[in-house]
Amino acid sequence: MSFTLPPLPYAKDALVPHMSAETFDYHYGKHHQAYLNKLNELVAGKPEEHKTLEELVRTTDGVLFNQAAQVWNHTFFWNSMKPAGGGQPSGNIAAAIVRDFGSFDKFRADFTAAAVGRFGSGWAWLIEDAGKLSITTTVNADTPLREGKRCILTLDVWEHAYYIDYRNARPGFVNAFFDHLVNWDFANENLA
Ligand code: MN3
Repeated sequence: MSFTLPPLPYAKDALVPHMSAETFDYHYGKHHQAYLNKLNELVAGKPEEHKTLEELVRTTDGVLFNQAAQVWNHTFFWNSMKPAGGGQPSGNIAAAIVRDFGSFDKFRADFTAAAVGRFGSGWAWLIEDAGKLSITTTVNADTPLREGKRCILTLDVWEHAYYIDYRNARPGFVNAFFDHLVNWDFANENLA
């Protein structure tokens, strides 16, 4: 038994021009696949082979945690975007954002500051804990799932996420995420 990489939820050119097919060739086809391959190497023939990916993220440390978490984080990230996404949220997530941040504009500004300010490699997250939304960032492979937080959306801010399309301009990447990519339907599913 081994873990498998879920297919992308859209074609690799579906987010052009905001995220290129070349980015997916590398980010999904090379980086995500490499985390998956390494994970399978590490668990082969061991009890961990029979655990779920979520169990591994919650209960392991070190190199095994890094691979398991990066496999989970990236699948969550692909689903946090969709073709013709972005813009204003709707449904329950829209109301919850206003409730907990005051306005969508304040939320977007705070999330952008967190994502741009995450030094080095990591992730920016919208999470829910005890009925309240908040923004957090994690370093390298770390993930709020490990602490049992409910993940609502994520943005990968490792350089490999944006260097092909945005070079060093992480703020431009974050703006494209909000203007064209973010999948509010997925946020609403995760909040439910
Ligand atoms: Mn990545």
